[in-house]
Amino acid sequence: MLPHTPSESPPSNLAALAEDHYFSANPPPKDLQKHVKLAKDFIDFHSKAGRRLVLVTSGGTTVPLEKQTVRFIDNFSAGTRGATSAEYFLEAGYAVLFLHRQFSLLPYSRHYSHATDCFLDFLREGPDGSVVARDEDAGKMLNVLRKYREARDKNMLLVLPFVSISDYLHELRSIAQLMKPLGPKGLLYLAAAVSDFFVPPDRMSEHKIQSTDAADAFNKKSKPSASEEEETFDNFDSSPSVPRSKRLVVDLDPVPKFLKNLVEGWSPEGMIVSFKLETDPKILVHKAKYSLDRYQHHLVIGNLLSTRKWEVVFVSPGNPDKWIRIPQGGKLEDSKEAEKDEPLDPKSLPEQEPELEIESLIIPAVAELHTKYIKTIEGKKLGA
Ligand code: 9Z3
Repeated sequence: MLPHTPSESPPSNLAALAEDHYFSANPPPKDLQKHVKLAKDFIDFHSKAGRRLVLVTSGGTTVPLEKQTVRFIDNFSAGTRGATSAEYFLEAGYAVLFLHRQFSLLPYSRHYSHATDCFLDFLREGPDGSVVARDEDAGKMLNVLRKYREARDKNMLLVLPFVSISDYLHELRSIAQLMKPLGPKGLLYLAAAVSDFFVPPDRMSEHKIQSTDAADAFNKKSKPSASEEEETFDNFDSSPSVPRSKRLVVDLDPVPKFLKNLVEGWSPEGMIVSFKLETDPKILVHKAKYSLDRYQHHLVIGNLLSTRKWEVVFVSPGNPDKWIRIPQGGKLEDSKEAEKDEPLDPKSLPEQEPELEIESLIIPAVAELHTKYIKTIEGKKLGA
């Protein structure tokens, strides 16, 4: 691999301006300082031990429509990719900082929070009124419990939540900056599904957006104070053809692209892996390459919504594109399909989910690229 090496230059002026503007206009999450303290202690602990540490981001970010949020737009992601990847990173010896959407899947507990079964389905009443695992589940549960306990007891796993896109970006920036002491041993594995559009705070309603004019009569009766008048929510369409009270037109701005700032400023030495999610197979590899070219980071893992549990494609500088696929009971391995250089036809895949988790193939491949990256960076330092 010929990795993009850390750049000495600060992010371009425009990117720095966009960063300043975004982070001053969008308030940080209320627990940011508490999270920063936890993250700093965790990172310093592993940095001193000379251990590799990965920041895994997971789950979807929300876009609030109101400051006191009742409605929001969400991004697709259950958190399976992130939570599963975190387990395989732990198995590979990495310390894992797991930045995830609140209430999305978590490493280890994900095995017991399916859409159809809840954790209570795995339990039964034992002798003397105790609670025990059902016999058929006990073996696997003990195995999962031991791994979870080990990760926790050895301080190998730190779990921090986010909800909105601005929470996520504030957390990501702070944590990435804290990772500097790790040098190339820091890995950022960005699997969270990040909103591309948002409502800027100056156009966001303070209160719940009303769907009828019932509150108008009340508001007219009580003359609003100057500050209330300022807060009155106004949509961008000044002469709607359908009465405004009956429809909601949402006008979203693009979220500034901060990957460049991450690569050049927040985490200049860490290896950065991003995911590219598409639904159209024709554009996946092109979009992954475009992202790599634009942000100059180290690896883009492309995946399609419909086949993401069966195949992904690694796009990295100086390497041929590499498809990683789940073998389908020998059939795929034997056929030419396994070697195909383009996305599989989703119709050719079995309906049920694969037994093997594709993250068990993705993480060793990422760790191998990370090893090469560390050697390149450390070699350069020695040579300098
Ligand atoms: C992914 O592509 C993830 O693999 C999935 C995982 C969200 C598909 P699940 O959690 O799904 O297992 O249900 N994540 C990245 C999505 C994303 O927002 N990428 C941005 C983009 O595509 C780049 S940072 O533009």
